[in-house]
Amino acid sequence: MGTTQAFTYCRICEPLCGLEATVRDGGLLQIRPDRRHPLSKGFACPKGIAMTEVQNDPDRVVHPLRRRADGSGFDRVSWDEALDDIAGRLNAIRRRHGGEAIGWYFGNPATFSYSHPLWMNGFMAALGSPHFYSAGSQDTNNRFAASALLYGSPVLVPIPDLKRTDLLLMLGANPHVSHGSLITAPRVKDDLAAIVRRGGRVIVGDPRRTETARAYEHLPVLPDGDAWLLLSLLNVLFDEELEDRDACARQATGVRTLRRLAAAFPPEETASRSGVPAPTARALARDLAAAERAVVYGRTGTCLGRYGTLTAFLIDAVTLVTGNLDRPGGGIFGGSPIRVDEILRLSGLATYGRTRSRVGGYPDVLGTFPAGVMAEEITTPGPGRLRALLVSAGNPVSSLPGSAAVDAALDELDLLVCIDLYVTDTGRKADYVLPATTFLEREDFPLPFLQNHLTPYVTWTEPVVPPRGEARQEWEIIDDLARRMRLGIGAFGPQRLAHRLGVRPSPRRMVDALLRTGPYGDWYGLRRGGLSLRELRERPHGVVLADHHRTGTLRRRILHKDRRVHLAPPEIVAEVERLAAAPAPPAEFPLRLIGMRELRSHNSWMHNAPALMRGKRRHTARVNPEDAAEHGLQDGALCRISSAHGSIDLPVTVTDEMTPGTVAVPHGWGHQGGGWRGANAAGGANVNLLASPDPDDLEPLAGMAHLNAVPITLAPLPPARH
Ligand SMILES: Nc1nc2c(c(=O)[nH]1)N[C@H]1C(S)=C(S)[C@@H](COP(=O)(O)OP(=O)(O)OC[C@H]3O[C@@H](n4cnc5c(=O)[nH]c(N)nc54)[C@H](O)[C@@H]3O)O[C@H]1N2
Ligand SMILES: Nc1nc2c(c(=O)[nH]1)N[C@H]1C(S)=C(S)[C@@H](COP(=O)(O)OP(=O)(O)OC[C@H]3O[C@@H](n4cnc5c(=O)[nH]c(N)nc54)[C@H](O)[C@@H]3O)O[C@H]1N2
Ligand code: SF4
Ligand SMILES: [Mo]
Repeated sequence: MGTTQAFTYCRICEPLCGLEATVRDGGLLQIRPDRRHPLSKGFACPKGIAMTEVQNDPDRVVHPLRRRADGSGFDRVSWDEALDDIAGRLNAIRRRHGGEAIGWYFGNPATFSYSHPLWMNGFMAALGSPHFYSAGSQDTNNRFAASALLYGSPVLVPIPDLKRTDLLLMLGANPHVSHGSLITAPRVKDDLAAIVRRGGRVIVGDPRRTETARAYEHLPVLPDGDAWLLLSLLNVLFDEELEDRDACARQATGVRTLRRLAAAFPPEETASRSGVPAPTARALARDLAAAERAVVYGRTGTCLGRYGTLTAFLIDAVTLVTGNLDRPGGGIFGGSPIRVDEILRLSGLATYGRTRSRVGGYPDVLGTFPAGVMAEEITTPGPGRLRALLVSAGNPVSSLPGSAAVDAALDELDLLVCIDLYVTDTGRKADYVLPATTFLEREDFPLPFLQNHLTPYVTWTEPVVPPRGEARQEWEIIDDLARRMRLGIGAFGPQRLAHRLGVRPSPRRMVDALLRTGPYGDWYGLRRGGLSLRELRERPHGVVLADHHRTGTLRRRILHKDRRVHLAPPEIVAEVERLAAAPAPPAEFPLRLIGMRELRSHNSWMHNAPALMRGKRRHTARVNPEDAAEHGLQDGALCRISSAHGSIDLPVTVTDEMTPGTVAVPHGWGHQGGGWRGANAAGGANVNLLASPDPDDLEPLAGMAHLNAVPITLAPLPPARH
């Protein structure tokens, strides 16, 4: 067979960098950045390169596994044995308790596949089960909830127009490490640098002087301080009559109420909560108003506190009130070759608050409930109890708040099935672990990211290597399982139609049809040079569709009947009142825990790749020198971190990059018991043992997990104990 080169794109994180794979005899030899990719232009990070080691990992699960009755490990079984037994057990549960006793949790990598979510949604709709959970409530559901309130559509999310802005206020994001999120811009570092090069400014609001903050202007914000800061900015904008009256009148309703709410938050009053001195906040508001083109952007640091939906809402409110929404250089709404927001709406998937969770009564976001209620949904008796759970591309034991409760609840299930690359911290509890293909082993299309591309772009990839062992794509597993259960999958129009016609619909065929009939489509030959799958297959580096997104499209896409942005919905008014009444944090936990990401980790799942673990990497807690001294801690010393919910032991890194009073710990470490030997040996601790397992502690509007600004305290530990 010899050696061949194949082009594809990375599906670990959102830039979707172009990759070039070297393949020999059906096996992957090497991954390099694709120099001819028009957007990433030869950039790929260490994780993308290290995907070779995940692909070829001897610890990878490549055959279906069944847990031994005595729990002592797993045995290899055939797909037929596994799927027949799972289908039989699921059907028995359905017969006794109904489809609503069966749930699904999907993790972050699921959204990087176009086919996996489509089939999973179909499966869950066919079951009629509300027990649908995802990583979203630990990530970005607040952003969707805010958009539902602002625009009437959860999937209309503005992206910061980095290529044309003069002033970027970035809150709770660290793109120098994360490479950008809710924006797809593979050279985001260059895009940020270019803002300053053309005379603009980048201001990074973060409790930690991060890699990004160091490169630009750092604004030390206190954990959970963003809503206070944003309200103070609105206060100054209205109070000093700096608002863009024309934009407010043209685009919005509720301006007067918002102005009244903000009146109670002058910067002098908010400084102690936001950490931003009043003169700084006043100057910032004036600069935002004066800039020709400005935008506010927020990411996970603004999502995982106690006021995530309010904060995301206020971010867009400031952008709008300064006249920068739906304008070049401001917050813009991406177009795409497939009308993603339209399709989601038509297929009934773009929901917010259509139903409420049995435990906690939280509104659904895009058909999912907060994963923070999942453990109690398993343990709470009564109708609608969750009894069987499928987990795909997720590691909830590591990623959810209150890990100990999640871990314990999984033992109560009648059936747990994990579809993954590894036996993870979650998978070790499963009755079955089913082997999924890696992204290198599947065809793909960047469906959920099309509207987030900073530069309008589209691509298609074929698999670059055949599946290892017996690994299968998720949609194939779901299709097969549904067939054995005699369940017609059909949330999605075309799927249903194809099923009725008796043909097996493939995701590939569906995408081809959507592309061809979309705004750039070839309309089956009616439009020359238009897009089709065939056309994309001939262009392996993808297609740039335009230099910039069109602006001025918002009015057409808003789903509120009045076609206006709603700046004062009652939910938000209530949240502002809740914020104003926020109690002081408990004195026995004087410090605030925040998260952080590392260049050579990806959530919980890349610690088994040797290339990423070189240099004796350790999991540590970053502590400011003042706090370290006060708690009797020295650099490198072991300390116990305690919250009201648990404690973990970690070595301390003393660094003045932390704002006094805040401690940063990355998530996704402290592996145990799964099949990934290197990850287990890497040590560290599961930081989510410190977060609250209580469903009542979730953020009310989107059920966001409270993973940042967790009240903690530190105490030294004698090294001899470990
Ligand atoms: N404290 C704290 N906790 C956090 C966060 C934080 O900032 N702080 N961040 C949160 C965020 S933003 C996220 S997104 C979540 C992530 O939460 P999860 O998605 O639950 O966890 P991951 O660690 O991403 O686990 C992904 C799993 O998918 C598997 N996998 C990888 N590729 C594939 C594939 O193609 N198919 C299949 N079937 N499996 C695959 C991996 O082996 C791994 O087991 O964590 C959240 N948790
Ligand atoms: N290398 C690497 N890249 C990744 C990932 C990874 O694990 N590793 N994960 C991917 C995933 S799933 C996601 S969702 C994205 C996330 O992308 P980002 O959100 O850009 O990534 P983070 O590094 O978590 O940045 C969050 C920042 O918020 C700060 N912060 C914490 N609390 C607060 C607060 O209350 N207010 C403010 N203003 N800031 C606060 C933290 O100090 C941190 O610097 O990254 C993706 N990219
Ligand atoms: S930044 Fe790294 S992990 Fe993310 S898409 Fe690019 S190469 Fe992949
Ligand atoms: Mo995420």
